Amino acid sequence: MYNRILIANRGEIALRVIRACREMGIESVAVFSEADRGSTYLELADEAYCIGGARSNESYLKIDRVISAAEVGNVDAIHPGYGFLAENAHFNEVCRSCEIDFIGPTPDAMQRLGDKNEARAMAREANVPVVPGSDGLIESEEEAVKVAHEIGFPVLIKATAGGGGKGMRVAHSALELNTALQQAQVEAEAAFGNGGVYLEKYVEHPRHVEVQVIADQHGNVVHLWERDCSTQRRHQKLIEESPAPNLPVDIRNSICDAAVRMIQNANYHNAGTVEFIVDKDHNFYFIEVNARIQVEHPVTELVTGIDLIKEQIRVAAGEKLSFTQDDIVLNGSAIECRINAEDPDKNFQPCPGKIESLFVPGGLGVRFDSHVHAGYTVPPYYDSMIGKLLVHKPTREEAIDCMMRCLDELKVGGIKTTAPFHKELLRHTDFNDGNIDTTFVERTFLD
Ligand code: MV4
Repeated sequence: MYNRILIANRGEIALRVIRACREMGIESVAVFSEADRGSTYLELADEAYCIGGARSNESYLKIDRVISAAEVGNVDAIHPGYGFLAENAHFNEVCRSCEIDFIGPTPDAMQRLGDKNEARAMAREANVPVVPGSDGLIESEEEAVKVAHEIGFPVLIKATAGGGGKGMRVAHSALELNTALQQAQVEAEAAFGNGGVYLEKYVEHPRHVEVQVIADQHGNVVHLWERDCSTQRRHQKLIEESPAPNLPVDIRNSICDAAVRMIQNANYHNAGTVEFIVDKDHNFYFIEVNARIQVEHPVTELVTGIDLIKEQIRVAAGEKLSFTQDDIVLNGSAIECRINAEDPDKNFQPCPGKIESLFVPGGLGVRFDSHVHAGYTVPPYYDSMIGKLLVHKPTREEAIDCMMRCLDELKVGGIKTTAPFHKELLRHTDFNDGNIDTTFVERTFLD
């Protein structure tokens, strides 16, 4: 097992990994930017090094600075968290060439899964359903029109280097398709330095269901059931939950089995997520693999009782998974609300600033993963999430009631947060009925 791990991240996920390390008897090395200097969570690490300026491209995204801190800190491994360098295959490779373990998949698996067209081909090969669409990248307008006529409009043009909703365009007719295709290619080239695009049938009102998986380096792959992340706004997730409401048990088993096949075929070793969209008839389609630990991983921890960060560290260090598929029982219902420093009344505009006072809810089955405290100033440079409020109860109904109670108890003085908006969502009939798809928020709360 490792002696020392550097966490190449900040905020709640840095703290989450520091805590796992402490419990495992592993020393932790934190890094921070000028904007995070003096943050209390850094004191919980064994060491902390400044790696540069406030803006992420001057610190958390600077590979040479992160590697220097890892060398000075004499660590065995780097945990990338989520965001920043977590899915950067070049960084992954640099770590390994410096003989520092990257806590994640191999650079090759990461690189292949990061190419969405390639990932789609890998899914097909593993007999995992993909959305009807082009066989590979679109090489010409004629090809695009031909595929679109085969699958039927509307179609969705996706950038192969995109993901998470970046670089997507809908076309409803051949006329729209020609302009949309050119625009998509130019945009993708500018945004990602890769103009490759592919075509899929546009699935209307899909649900977003993702399967948590973990794979060790000895050929063992298991899933830890699914999360429903349909409650999102402009590709920003607001609420995640497990199990997915109203998902028939046979469909659910098929999706989870498909996720395992995908991961086996990708030769992937790490915690990870296989993302699907599910249509109103419960057809499910592979979308992409997230080759990292995700923000919402605690939802799965609550319903399975498995510490995903510890397990992720163990498999990176070469240990075998400490459980088999049959050991993973989904217990009750868990919900997470992302608490962001944003003003829901002003189009979710970020509201950085000083937290003057803070009261955190508690009670049986309540968890708040956060690095903030009274007197902490939320810097304007990074994403606006200040914490994740989670509840775990025997049923979804009880979880919703408990979350409402917790959102009432939560008091963040000095800045606006998304907590009041979460109460609106949880009060809504459609949410309570599990009538949620990826259009729920924008359809219900027009802005
Ligand atoms: C789609 C889709 C409809 N049809 N693909 C958006 C993020 C990226 N992971 C995939 N996304 C979508 N792909 C087809 N063929 C609708 C979405 C989509 C979406 C998916 C998951 C979660 C939220 C979403 C919000 C809008 C659109």
